Amino acid sequence: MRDLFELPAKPSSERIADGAFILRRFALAHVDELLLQIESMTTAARFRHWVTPGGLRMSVAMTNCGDLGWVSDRRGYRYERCDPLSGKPWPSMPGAFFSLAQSAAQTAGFTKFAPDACLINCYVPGTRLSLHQDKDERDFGAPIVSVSLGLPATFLFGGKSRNDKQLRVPLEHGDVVVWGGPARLNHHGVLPLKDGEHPWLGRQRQNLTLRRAS
Ligand code: MD3
Ligand code: FE
Repeated sequence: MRDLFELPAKPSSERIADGAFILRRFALAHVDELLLQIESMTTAARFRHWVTPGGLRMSVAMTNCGDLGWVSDRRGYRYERCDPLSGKPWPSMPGAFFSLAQSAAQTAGFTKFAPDACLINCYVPGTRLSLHQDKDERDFGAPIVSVSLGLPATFLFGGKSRNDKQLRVPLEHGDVVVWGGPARLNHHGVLPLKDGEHPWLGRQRQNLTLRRAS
């Protein structure tokens, strides 16, 4: 009876595929800290729109923190130690990001995850991320941890082949997903963000993607 009326804010965990786990609301208790860190970090390394190797401007705005940052331009996708806009190293990864990612990975069964790269994606209504694989990292043995903040989004989780049927996964503020093992190279993307207003982030969604890139 109780559950029908009180939507519990406590974390829950579900496995969506071999190696892929959604930890619902896992980051909720740490959101204030995460948002403060994002705020200060993005004054040093602003959100920007990368250009794909094919010359298209990405609709998602991005920035990075950590030893390595994901960049894209006409020369390709890669990780770089310095922000091409400032020529300076990316802001260091806040301890709160590292700890959250490590404990989420641990919860999903991946021990000793030590991320050295954090990509921060910023979506506004209408923004999407087309189907792709994450394969610019050196070692696919490490999982990837993603943290959703702000407006809800529909995540597309596909298979090894681009043509495989995709699962639609709703992701909300505070949800954490861990992708590793056999799911590490699956295709994935994000549907165009629906309009809305989030109490803390307004008309946007931010996503932290923590990876071991080196
Ligand atoms: C599934 N970002 O930055 S993170 C990306 O919500 C990216 O901004 C999305 O995909 C976002 O590359 C989703 C979730 C994610 C990351 C890596 C994966 C899902 C994955 C690797 C394999 C399978
Ligand atoms: Fe990705």
